[in-house]
This record gives sequence, structure tokens and C-alpha cells, in this order.
Amino acid sequence: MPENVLNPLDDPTADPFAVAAEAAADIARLTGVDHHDIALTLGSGWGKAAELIGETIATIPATEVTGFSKPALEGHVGTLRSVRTPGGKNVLVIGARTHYYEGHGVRRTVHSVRTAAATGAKIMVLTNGAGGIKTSWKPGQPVLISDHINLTMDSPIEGANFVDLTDLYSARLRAVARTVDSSLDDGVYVQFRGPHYETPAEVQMAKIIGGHICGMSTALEAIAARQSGMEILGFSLITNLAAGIQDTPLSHQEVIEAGREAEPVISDLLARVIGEL
Ligand code: 8IG
Repeated sequence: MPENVLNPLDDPTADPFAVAAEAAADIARLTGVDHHDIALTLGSGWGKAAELIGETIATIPATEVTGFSKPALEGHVGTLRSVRTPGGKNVLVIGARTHYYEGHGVRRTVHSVRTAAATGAKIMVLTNGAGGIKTSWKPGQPVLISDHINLTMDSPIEGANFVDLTDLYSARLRAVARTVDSSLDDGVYVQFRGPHYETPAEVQMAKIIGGHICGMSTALEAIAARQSGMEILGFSLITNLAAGIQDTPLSHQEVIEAGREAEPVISDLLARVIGEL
């Protein structure tokens, strides 16, 4: 979409599910793939998985699809891909996450998830790079998300719609992931607003309230995915220990490097898990 055209999601009278349906029609037209079975959002460090999942049928710029925003950050790829697994499933790979901290509102933050549901996807795989609170974790380690705490205090759900979030991160799908790697640990993901990292005191708060992973995405997306009836699998790459857990300051450069180093291993893991879904 040209830059001077308003994003339809910025019109408060627009129905976000109608915009997602339009986006899904764009994807079908541009990829030639009429439906997808699984959707996968690639966070920092997970990008190489797209090539390993199967045969790429089409790659399209996200900006060609209704309601998508330009990626804000280096290391975040602004493309959507349709990939066919050896088992014959169509996977929509979303390389263009819109973060809540970009300030475009929660509708734009979860638009890719609603679009994935509108393409037919029944499983949403959400991946991210994040800070670890458990001292047993090492940078470069992938972990499963077992639950979340949403500290944005926002919600993608509009109106009096009391969506149940029990087993939000599917125990069934976590068990499938562990058939591929039985050593996978799990933890509770805490979504902070960002874009600043936490203070050490905030990390201690997250720990005391039951959190193990600090991040800036995923929780709002998972809620929207559940509202759309999808089953959710969440993976965090621990790129750094959270502030105060590690004794050196956090840097975005360090996060990118940890991601780059871990990428071949975790991408292979992710591709094998997707083959089992
Ligand atoms: I990569 O330590 C990455 N993303 N909130 N805290 C938060 N987000 C992150 C972190 C972190 N590391």
C-alpha cells in the first residue's frame, strides 16, 4: 500500500475481521495458495526456519497486503511466505511483526494473526527473542511458552467478549514439540510494553509474580489467536538474560548476535516441530 494511503485499521469504524478477510484474499491472490493450515510468526533469531520447513511456493512483500504496516526494525523481515511442508500442509510464514511499542494500536499489532486465521490456519506458532529470568538458562537457548502475563494492560478483544484463556499455549502442542526435543524447558512469558528493556527491579517483579521470560510481543497476539479459535504454540529464544539477572547491560546488538548464532539450531528445531503438527 502506498505510504500516503491510510491503513484501513486506523479507521475506528472499520471491522478488524473484515480487514483481515480482505488481507487473506490478497494473500490467496498474490501467492496462488487458496488456504493455509498453519501460520508461523518469526521473531528475532528464528528467520532461517522459513527455508527449512519445506518448499517456498511464493514470497510477497507484506506491504502489498491490506492492513499490514512497514517493519520498524532491522532483523525483522517484511515479507509473507507460503511454504508447503513435505507432508502437504500449507504454512503461512509471517516475517513482518508489528510490535505494540510501535504505537499503532492493538488492532494493527494483531492484524497478522487475524489474517492468518482468515486464511484458514488452525494452528498459530508464535516465536520471539526474549530475556530469560531463570538462571539455568543460557543465551541461545530456545524454550516453550507455557502461559503468559500481559503487562501491557491492553487487549485485542473489543466489547463484552469474555474469551477464555485457559490452556492458551496448548499443552498438546508443547507435547508435540517435546517429541522432537525432549530437553525443551518452558516458562511463563511476560509481555512488557517496551521498547525500553526492563529495569532490574521490574525483572524482579516479573519473577515474583510468576514470570520466567521477558518480552515485548506474543501475549496480545496469542489472545487474538485464541479469539479466532486457533491453537497456539509459543517459542522464545533466550537471547539474553533479563536486566539484573545478567550483570552486564543489555544491548540490541548483543541480542541480534545471540540470535544469529543460535539461528541454524533453533530454525532446524522449529522446522522439525512444524513437520509434526
Ligand atoms: I531479544 O530482556 C529481547 N527482547 N522485554 N526484555 C524484553 N524484551 C526483550 C528482551 C528483554 N530481550
